Amino acid sequence: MVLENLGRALDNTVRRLRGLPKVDKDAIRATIQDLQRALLAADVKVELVFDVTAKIEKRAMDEKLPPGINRKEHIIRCIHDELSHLLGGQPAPMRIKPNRQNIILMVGIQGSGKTTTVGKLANYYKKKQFRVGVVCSDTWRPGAYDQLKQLAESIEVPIWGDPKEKNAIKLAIKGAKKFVDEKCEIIIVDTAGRHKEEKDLMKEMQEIEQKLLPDETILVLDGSLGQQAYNQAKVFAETTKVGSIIVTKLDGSAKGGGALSAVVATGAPIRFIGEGEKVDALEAFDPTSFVGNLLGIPDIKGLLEKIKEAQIEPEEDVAKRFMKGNFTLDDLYKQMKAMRKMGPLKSWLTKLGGQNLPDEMKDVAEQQLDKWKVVLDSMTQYEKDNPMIIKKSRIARVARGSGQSYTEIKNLLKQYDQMKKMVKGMVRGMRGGRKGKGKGGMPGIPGMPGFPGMGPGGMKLPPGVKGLKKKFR
Ligand SMILES: Nc1nc2c(ncn2[C@@H]2O[C@H](COP(=O)(O)OP(=O)(O)O)[C@@H](O)[C@H]2O)c(=O)[nH]1
Ligand SMILES: [Mg+2]
Repeated sequence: MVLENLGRALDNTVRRLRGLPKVDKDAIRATIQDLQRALLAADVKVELVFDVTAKIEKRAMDEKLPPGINRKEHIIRCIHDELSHLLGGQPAPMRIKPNRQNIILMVGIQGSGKTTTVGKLANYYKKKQFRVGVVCSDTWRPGAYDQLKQLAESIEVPIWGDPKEKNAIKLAIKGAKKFVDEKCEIIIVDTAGRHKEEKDLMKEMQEIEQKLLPDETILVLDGSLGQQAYNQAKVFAETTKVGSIIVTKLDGSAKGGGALSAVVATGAPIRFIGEGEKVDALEAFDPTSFVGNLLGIPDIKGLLEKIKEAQIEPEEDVAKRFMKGNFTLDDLYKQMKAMRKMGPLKSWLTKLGGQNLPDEMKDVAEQQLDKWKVVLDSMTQYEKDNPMIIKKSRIARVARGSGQSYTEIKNLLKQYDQMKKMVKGMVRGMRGGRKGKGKGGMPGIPGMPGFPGMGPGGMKLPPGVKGLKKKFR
């Protein structure tokens, strides 16, 4: 397991917290101390430990609980947030572009796990259906070529090298060129990373980089270095154009937490982690799920989602405008999105009285919600607030800006118009037909305004809505 000790300690912290009869100041304090011990034992730098735990403590004590979320869940969320942030927050985006040639240069000192990681990366991309080739430019280690050859053959990836050639730069360029000619999409160049002096190694890396012009330089760092990884990451980042980092040996190391947080502190993104010697022991690094696993909550995304939803507060103004049928394009988009979250939009539209809408229009609403977003982004605020002014030339402009056809924009506007009429009609019908019969609203639809007269369970259409059918045809 990756970061086994840290994972066990964090898992215990969370368990202890969950088992407490009540969460008071002392309980929070004890949780914070648990966390500090766990992080220090994983070699995370003292200052970082105190900084991160102080933030967790403050949030745990001070922040208001979102509705439906208990104090324990809130604290776990704070721990997760801050630890993920410590490890970089968002996952680093993939830089590999399909349908073109990507040259990756692997750098790092000898023994950090470069050659092993070349094999792992080649395997990873091959499984994603890329054409991959690997190049050996290690002129130092006896048997370097054979090591990579064995690895490459085991995953059936072509390798190029020349054990007799002693010029690493020549090797790198020749190999990359060969695979470019063979139309490989991903070409991974392994290097030696060995010199008597760090200065010489850096000079060689710089020279290879300048001549090879890789699309990405990846630094491979040994996770068992702990917080010492900071210095290595920094030296490489200063001399080469390190685009991302792979931290290896996180399976066996007690200091991996220190290495990961130290690397993040240099500002370089961690894209993968190595967690074993085998060719498939490589994992794309996503701080959210990584920390979730460490905390013993593999489904952390579920908890975060629940909290996020609880925090969405209904926008009263929107609801009021919607009720009057005076909604803007933005309002409609938001409402439809909120409805879609609860299930297929089509069935909601039907329940909301939309059985009077032609089926194809409901389908359109369902499918085109994402299109709405793009189209709305191409409109000015004034246009969104006053859609009736969007006529020919504006439609043409919005169509160009959003990459949609003129007709599509027109259809979307028509749909908005029809929705507006429908809601107005419904409200008018309800006012006339069921005056004063409760203002229950629609239960369970976040962001959806309550329609007076429709009490809980009262999904029936009020009189007055019938007969609208004709208008929409
Ligand atoms: N446990 C473990 N060992 C690894 C990992 N990555 C590499 N190694 C081992 O580290 C040693 C050095 O690896 P190598 O790829 O030759 O490093 P290089 O000198 O940078 O090319 C080898 O014994 C590898 O099996 C890893 O993620 N976990
Ligand atoms: Mg090597």
